[in-house]
Amino acid sequence: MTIRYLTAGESHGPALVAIAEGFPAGLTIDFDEVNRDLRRRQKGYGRGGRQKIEKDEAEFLAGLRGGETLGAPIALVVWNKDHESWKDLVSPYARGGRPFTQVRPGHADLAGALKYARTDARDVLERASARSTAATVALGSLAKQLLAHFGVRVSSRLVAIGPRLRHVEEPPTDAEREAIEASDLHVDDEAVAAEWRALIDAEKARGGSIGGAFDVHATGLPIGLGSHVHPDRRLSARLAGALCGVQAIRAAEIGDGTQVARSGPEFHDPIEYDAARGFHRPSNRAGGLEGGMTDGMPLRVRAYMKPIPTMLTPLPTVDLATREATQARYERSDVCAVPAAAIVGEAVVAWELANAFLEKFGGDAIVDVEKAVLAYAARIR
Ligand code: EPS
Repeated sequence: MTIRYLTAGESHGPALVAIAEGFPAGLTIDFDEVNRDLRRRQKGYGRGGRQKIEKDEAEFLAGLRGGETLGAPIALVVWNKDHESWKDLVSPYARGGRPFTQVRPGHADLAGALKYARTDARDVLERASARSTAATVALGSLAKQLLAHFGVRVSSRLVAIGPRLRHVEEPPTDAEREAIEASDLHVDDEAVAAEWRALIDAEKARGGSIGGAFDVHATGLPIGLGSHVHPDRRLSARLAGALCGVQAIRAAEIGDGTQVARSGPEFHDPIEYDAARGFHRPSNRAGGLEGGMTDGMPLRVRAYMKPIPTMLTPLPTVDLATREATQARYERSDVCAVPAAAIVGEAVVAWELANAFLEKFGGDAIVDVEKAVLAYAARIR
């Protein structure tokens, strides 16, 4: 691995922290852009009350000087404003509150408490919470900025709330991106957004929650990121792993991955060449990945998010302390967080792409990477 990261932080603890290591020296970081991505993650129809409390911003502590990377580990912190109300309950220095024992089906509560010998599932759920994805998004924003320096753009769009999927193959155009960013459901079609809002409202009214799916696209990728030579080098596997590593993501799909039970001539993308575009395809069912490598077409990956397991109408469960049947405990939560998950999806995809990019072209300084990129482009033409 050429870049790596660690995050730490509990949902209601003092802060989320992240360290990123391996970025080449000499990349200018736009701090406002990082904070814009953090704000994008906080949006979305169906969010609960927490996002009215938080105003996520990344405070950089190390690894940059005057906005430029130094090649040293980058450290950042995102403070939890809500910690003020929780500081006697969740902190390295204090633990309080009624133990959380009515473990929620669908959550990490039960397995985590048993595995880590915890009698209070709060010791698990605070870290399992999707709050930590604020740190993920800040890191992903750094990766996106590295990719953007080389003409790679990463974007996302929701394709489902509820079971009905929209199929849109092309990455969003600039106009569509604008509409997506303006939408509270991260989609470029207001009629579709209205339908989805109604589904979320209905779930809210009955004390439920609802899942969905989103696509992540990347354009401007060179041919040959990732590798066919070993399973753990396949970019397809690394992207699927990264997406399924995000809280509540239950499936990842590469291109038309769930529609492969067809005949070959209908499925594969023919290869064409001309001097202006180089090698390219008239179709992109592969979603920009073949043999575990980018094929030069836009990347298209999809992630499926389950409904949030914290619900006003609770499911039957067993109390961790008494082993007696009870109802799952409810705490403030979101009814739907798929729009936020799409921004997290962009972040983890960008991170894997940046990693693969630096594996192929990496150097200690951005100028070395630039030279390697140009030399490769000239060789494969
Ligand atoms: C979450 C529960 C809610 C969400 C949270 C994820 O938090 P709270 O219990 O404080 O209301 O708001 O997501 C975030 C805080 C966030 O920033 O995304 C959970 O249980 O996973």
